[in-house]
Amino acid sequence: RHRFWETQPVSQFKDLGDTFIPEGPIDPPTPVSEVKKVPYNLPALYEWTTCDIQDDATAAEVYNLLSSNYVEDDENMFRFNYSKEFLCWALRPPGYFKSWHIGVRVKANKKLVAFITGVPAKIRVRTDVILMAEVNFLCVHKKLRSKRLAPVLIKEVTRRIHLEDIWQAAYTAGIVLPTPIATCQYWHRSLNPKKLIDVGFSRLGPRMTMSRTIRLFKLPSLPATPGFRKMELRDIPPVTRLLKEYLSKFAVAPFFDEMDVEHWLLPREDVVNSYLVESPENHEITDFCSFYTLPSSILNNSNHSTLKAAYSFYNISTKTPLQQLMNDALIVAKQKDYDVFNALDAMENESFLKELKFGPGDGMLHYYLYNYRLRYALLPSELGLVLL
Ligand code: YNC
Ligand code: MG
Repeated sequence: RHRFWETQPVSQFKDLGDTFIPEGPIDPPTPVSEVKKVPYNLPALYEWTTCDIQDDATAAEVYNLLSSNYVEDDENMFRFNYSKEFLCWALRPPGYFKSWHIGVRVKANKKLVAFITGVPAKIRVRTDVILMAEVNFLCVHKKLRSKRLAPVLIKEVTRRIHLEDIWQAAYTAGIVLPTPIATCQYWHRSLNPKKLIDVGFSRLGPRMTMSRTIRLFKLPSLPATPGFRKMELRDIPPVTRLLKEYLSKFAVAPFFDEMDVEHWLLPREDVVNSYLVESPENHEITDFCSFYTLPSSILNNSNHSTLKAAYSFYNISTKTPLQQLMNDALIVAKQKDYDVFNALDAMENESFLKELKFGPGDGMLHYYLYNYRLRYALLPSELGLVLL
């Protein structure tokens, strides 16, 4: 059934629950000197390219490929529209490798027609902290689909990851492959219900009018928690301490140091937003919340072309109840004119989704590890990892 995935070191469906197979790496590492030194073969009309995402012209090519050919919802009404600034952020964390930003061009006219990326990340699986690659932005131009190009892209990124002596990877996909370590569901909180209904993102509930719906989703104009403010550079040490302590509760989670926190969580306009609660009494940082900006193009609507969506990232409550903290996050997102706030049911999110009027979406997000086996799938609440 999976001609490609059956050949890869990933846990296979038949092994789920087999107590005789140990948890951990599937294949042992080989010496880097034994890793294939030349790229995999592409069909004759195409060539490999390494994409320098800092170069404006290259960033524009990647942006254009993804904005026309990347992930759509099941009904093909919306397509992710990652911004150039977002891509630059997502692809250049501490220690990133330019060689892992891989494109495929048409030899004849140099048009970019496929893409895949990896970035390094320390991820803890139970007690094992492993330097992995996070693989993302796999995309093949619509006109080149179903030609088995994706397996070549995946093998090539794997080869370049192995060249850096890294042997595990983490990735997410909307489709089921062998074998998810967890399956999460997206939940959506309307901030601009009128627009969401107009563009077909949501529907008017039974026995609901537009004005009742608008009232239902109305939010206060200012956050309620005393000491709630935007994260700043000086907050990196206490935020790193909070995150370290908090993420240690989950079976799979990133292992962040201060450099990672600076990169992934320091606010960047229209890319990532982070807020925290500083105690008005003793100035201690007690709570933290963050969300990233990922608009979607609205396909086939004459009134609106983009949906401005916020995606819940990492949230930590030690003093402010999580529900109140996330309500403040909704308030600032509304202030910043987002149309919808999305969250997975991962981490402790289930404790606020229903109460804060999130509704379940139809999309599932499956989490995977490459060359690492877990005996059983995790519950969403055991997962402490958010990929972009
Ligand atoms: C996918 N999303 O099952 P089998 S998520 C992984 N992730 O193989 P072809 C995928 N594998 O089943 P097409 C996949 N989608 O026969 C398909 N596959 O074993 C598998 N869509 O290849 C599929 N982006 O080239 C099958 O298919 C084989 O032309 C078929 O291309 C697929 O970024 C794709 O959804 C997704 O652009 C490129 O449909 C194309 O359809 C497309 O004939 C829209 O491929 C955009 C889209 C995917 C977003 C993402 C994470 C990717 C993870 C890749 C796996 C990484 C493994 C770890 C490597 C490093 C290891 C180390 C160390
Ligand atoms: Mg193909």
